[in-house]
Amino acid sequence: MRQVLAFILFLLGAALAGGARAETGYDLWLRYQPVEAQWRERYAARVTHFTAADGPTMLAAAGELRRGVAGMLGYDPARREAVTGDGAVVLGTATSPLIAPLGLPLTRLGAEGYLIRSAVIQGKRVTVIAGNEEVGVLYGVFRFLKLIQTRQPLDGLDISDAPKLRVRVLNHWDNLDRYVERGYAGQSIWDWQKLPGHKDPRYTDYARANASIGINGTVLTNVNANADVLRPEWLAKVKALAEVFRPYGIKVYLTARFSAPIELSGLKTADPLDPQVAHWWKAKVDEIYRVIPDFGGLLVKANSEGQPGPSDYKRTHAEGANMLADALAPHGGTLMWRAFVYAAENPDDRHKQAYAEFQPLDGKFRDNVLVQVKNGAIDFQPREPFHPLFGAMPKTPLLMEVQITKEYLGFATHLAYLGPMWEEALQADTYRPRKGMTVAKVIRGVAGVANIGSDMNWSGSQFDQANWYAFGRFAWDPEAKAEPIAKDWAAMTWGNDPAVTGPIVAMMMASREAVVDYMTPLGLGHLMATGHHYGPGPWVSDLARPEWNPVYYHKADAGGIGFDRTATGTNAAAQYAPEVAANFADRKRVPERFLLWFHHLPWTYRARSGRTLWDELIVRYDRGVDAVTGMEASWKALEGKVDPRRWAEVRDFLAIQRDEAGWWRDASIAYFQSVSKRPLPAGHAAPAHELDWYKAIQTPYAPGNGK
Ligand code: BDP
Repeated sequence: MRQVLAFILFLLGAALAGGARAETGYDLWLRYQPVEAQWRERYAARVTHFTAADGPTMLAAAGELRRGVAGMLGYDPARREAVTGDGAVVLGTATSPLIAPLGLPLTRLGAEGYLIRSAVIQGKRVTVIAGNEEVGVLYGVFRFLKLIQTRQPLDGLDISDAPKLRVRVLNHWDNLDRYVERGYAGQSIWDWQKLPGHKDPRYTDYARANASIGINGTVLTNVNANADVLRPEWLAKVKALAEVFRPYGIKVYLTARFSAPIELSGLKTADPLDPQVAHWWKAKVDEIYRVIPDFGGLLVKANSEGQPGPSDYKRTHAEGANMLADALAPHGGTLMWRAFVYAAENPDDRHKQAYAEFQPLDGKFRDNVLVQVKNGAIDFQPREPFHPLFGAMPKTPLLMEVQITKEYLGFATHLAYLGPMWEEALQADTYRPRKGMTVAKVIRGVAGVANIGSDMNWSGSQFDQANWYAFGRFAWDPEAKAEPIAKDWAAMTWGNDPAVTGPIVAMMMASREAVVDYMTPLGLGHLMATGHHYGPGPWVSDLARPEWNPVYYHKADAGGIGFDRTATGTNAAAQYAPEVAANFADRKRVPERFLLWFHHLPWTYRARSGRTLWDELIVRYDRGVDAVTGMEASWKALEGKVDPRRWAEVRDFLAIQRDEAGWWRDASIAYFQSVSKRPLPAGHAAPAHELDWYKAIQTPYAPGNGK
């Protein structure tokens, strides 16, 4: 009775607190809101107390368990030395005294896996959360809490899970002055100026969030790197962050500017084959490891978009990477080397350049080098076919790099759940060396360009949190599916009411396709305005490098539209395995979503709908705009069903998205019509303004521009 009373008081308190403290989104998917009364007793009976050893990661795991239970069930589950009754949660590793005798099948779970099992210890009914290493226990605790968050039973549990990929890292494109390149969520969360003296508690919450989805590394700095971060006073700041992240199983990495020996120590050269240069890096890496013994390693963007690199000295990417890899190897460090290269001097199709440069280097990299390849060959477009390097470098471990921040998908305000995009890339069949070898099967890890910043809601919008969440889930299991991930996220972030999660998941699942439709339908790409990439710019043709201009990508003229990447064009399709190439190069077989990516076709070409290509394009633009209007209506219907502050923020953002989708649609149609000279199909409205009106729009202060 007393327990029931306490719970009623707890609910009352929670309701009052909820009213007074509107939710901001800061709590992410770890909100730990009180469960409904019918669940509470059932759960409480399974979490009466817990046992755990000391140790930083165990304390983090135990701390999370207490936090979750306090929030959701309303009490603090006491830590005890022993199992003193039913309902104990036993946290520990394979060698823990309470767990070892159970003989659990832990070995196959590796260093980071976990097992959650209902068991009987000393005659008491308990739940065991075990891993080979403490970090597995931490991951297991998050999974256990998720069972409560998503209202699953805690009886008869037998769950085991382990990450399929070893490297699961975020890439922060954060500058030392806290400016975030392509960041739409405020400043960098790394408050360098106050480090190492002050460690913002937010760093711990960042680590908790990442650990909850299994992210195990973070590259703190921009790939367009600043060598200063390698100076001793900066390494002291990095060390402070590493200390916060360590208990959560997260290693820190830094980006290395290839010319650092020149910039920091006045060396005459950064030639990777110069012994002095190699010595400099070895000493620098040794210094880093003295400060941060479990430092993860370095990430390098070399000879790409003006960054220095080995080609400056006529050396290959392998020679550059190996020199750094050799410095890291004695410490167990990893060198991540990006394959995102294309050169101003090279007139060939940009789509082909990374493959042309890297594929011949297969087998030439040291064992501790990971080559980091973007999901597509151009650049994080709303839709791209998978990168032809996947499967083409069997002797080189590859990471897939995706962009969580939405540089090309509407910044923070457009609701675009990227899960379906990543699933599409990961499930693409490389046919290398044989059918069934999907991208998911050939990669060793995943890197995600973070969308995290100093905004209260972390990601710039409530729904962009879902992309951070989904990134972690796909990194853990690249065979995962976007929809169940969306369901989990929606339940944890917005509550378990199916009347809420149903419409939210439906919105999410259709959202990325909507962006494709109103920005770059039918395989178009890279049509964004110059520099900041905010808004449409399909007419842009005056930039210094041909492949920076949208006209390079759509090639629209009076006769037709699209980029011929077949044998009659650049033949980029031939970089894929023959089966894939044959498919892409055949206009009848290519998936229509990639039609104009690989083919230049007349405006009168018949789309699969039977419409002309021109009409089909217009239909797609309108379909995209209509989808956003539909999302707005779905969201309006949720008023009062979710907390008001977050609801209002999403409502406002959807209105912005509706306007901007219309802008994209109108500007694109106005431009392409000026080229095609064709009438709009019946029932489709003319753009609101003349083409020149759209061309005149300037947004020089749009956020996140590279600098
Ligand atoms: C592009 C971004 C640019 C990055 C570059 C990269 O526009 O800011 O520096 O990618 O990945 O998408 O290096």
